[in-house]
Amino acid sequence: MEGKIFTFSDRTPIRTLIASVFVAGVVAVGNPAQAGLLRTSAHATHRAARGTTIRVSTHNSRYVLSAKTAPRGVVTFKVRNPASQPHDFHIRGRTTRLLRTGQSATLRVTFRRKGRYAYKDTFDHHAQFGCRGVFTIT
Ligand SMILES: [Cu+2]
Repeated sequence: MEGKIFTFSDRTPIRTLIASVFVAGVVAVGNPAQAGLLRTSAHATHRAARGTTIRVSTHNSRYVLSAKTAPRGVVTFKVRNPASQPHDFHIRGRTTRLLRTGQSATLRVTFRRKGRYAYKDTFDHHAQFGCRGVFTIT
């Protein structure tokens, strides 16, 4: 039977063979690609559910953030004040308590929309002197 596939007198088995190889190829290539997409979206969902942690340190005329962007979802700002003056951290209507030298606080904020969100220090005139910036949600 196998020998008959390779004869030119009857081409139907060859076409059938080519067609079945083609289908097998599509299936073989298609499945890992689909599995890859599923894995990627599962990771994205998991990451969004867990959220992002951003470390913030306050200084007398600026903030230092571990990152200035995060995906939509919960962002946990871990704010620490190693500076000599007191500072707080305000973003999207939420503010930490005033942090004295060496103190820290955690601010957990849910961002449902992409965009640019201003953050600042509400203490005294600190924002005017540089304790401010923009955080981007992607
Ligand atoms: Cu400040």
